[in-house]
Amino acid sequence: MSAHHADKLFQPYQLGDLSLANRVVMAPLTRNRATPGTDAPNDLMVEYYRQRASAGLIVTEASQISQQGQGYIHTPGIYTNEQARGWRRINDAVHDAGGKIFIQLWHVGRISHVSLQANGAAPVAPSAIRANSKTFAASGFVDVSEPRALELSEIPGIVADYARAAEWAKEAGFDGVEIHAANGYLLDQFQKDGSSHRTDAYGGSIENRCRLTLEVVDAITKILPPGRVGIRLSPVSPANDVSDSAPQAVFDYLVGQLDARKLGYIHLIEGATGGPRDIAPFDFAALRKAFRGAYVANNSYDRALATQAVATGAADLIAFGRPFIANPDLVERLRRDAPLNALDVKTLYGGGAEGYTDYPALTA
Ligand code: 8OZ
Repeated sequence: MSAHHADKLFQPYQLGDLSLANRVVMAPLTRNRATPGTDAPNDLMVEYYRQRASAGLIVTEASQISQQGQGYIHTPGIYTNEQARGWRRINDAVHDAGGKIFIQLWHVGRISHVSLQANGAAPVAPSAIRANSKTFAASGFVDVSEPRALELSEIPGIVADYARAAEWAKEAGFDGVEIHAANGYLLDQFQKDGSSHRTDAYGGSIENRCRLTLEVVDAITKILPPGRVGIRLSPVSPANDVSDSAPQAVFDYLVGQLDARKLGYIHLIEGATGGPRDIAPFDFAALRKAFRGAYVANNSYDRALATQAVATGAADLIAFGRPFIANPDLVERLRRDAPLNALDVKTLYGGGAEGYTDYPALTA
């Protein structure tokens, strides 16, 4: 690949009315370092995001919209004043460094544990089907708890929690929000027929299974301009024990609806989350073609694959996850084709500065 060919990845990109310095996105990454007790962002998190502000766009780690939406210990929230104040400090630091930042809004649904829920309640889901998955709680890695099916009457409250979180995000100074509708969490549980056996207006047909996601989109785009809203999808990922009998039809329909709503971007995990890109046949290019906003591609991209995807127009932006953990200056390293730091998997989830803010940048 010629140097000229690689250039486009490092050129500015106009995401609606937002000017990104380059086409490299920091993917959302769960790190479990929020302040115990409040789940508010803290000084250590300010430093971590500040170090990575040369990304064209940062998408924050998934952040719960309510206590009910939490599934892992020490993940940050975006539903209290104290949490919003913490995020404001991160946003100021990223903006001072010339970066742009969206917060990823998260409800885990059934991927939770009673110890993380108010009064030890059962987590909620479209249907009372326990996932074959684990989470980490105060006691370490544990099986997720048996969920209870949401009552039809509870669904407006969940949509309202997303809307309130978007209000907090606006108040905290984010450039936009990304709706987490991937990886087997609440919205993905509704979208896919392996985890939704509902027979009401939120289950059964593809339209019904996509209804909650689209109601969340509609509620959030009353608070933020649609161009400042993105969504993350993982049509064929088995992450957190979800599956669908006809994912192409589900996601063709959903992306058509998102296009009609003029969302800023769709963010696709191509293949199995953090795993093989070719786990199942799926036409991601069809989604790209059906959507007039930006297409953000993710999953095991390296420099060559990213360069090619942007140069050919297969994607507008490329989101890098694991490489951004270990390389705060990933954009500069890719630009120079410099070696990357190795990832320390022992310090991914929880802990302090080690394996978080101590990965070195290039020195010259
Ligand atoms: C790894 C560990 C915990 C959560 C996702 C938010 O997969 C996550 C997550 C990843 O989207």
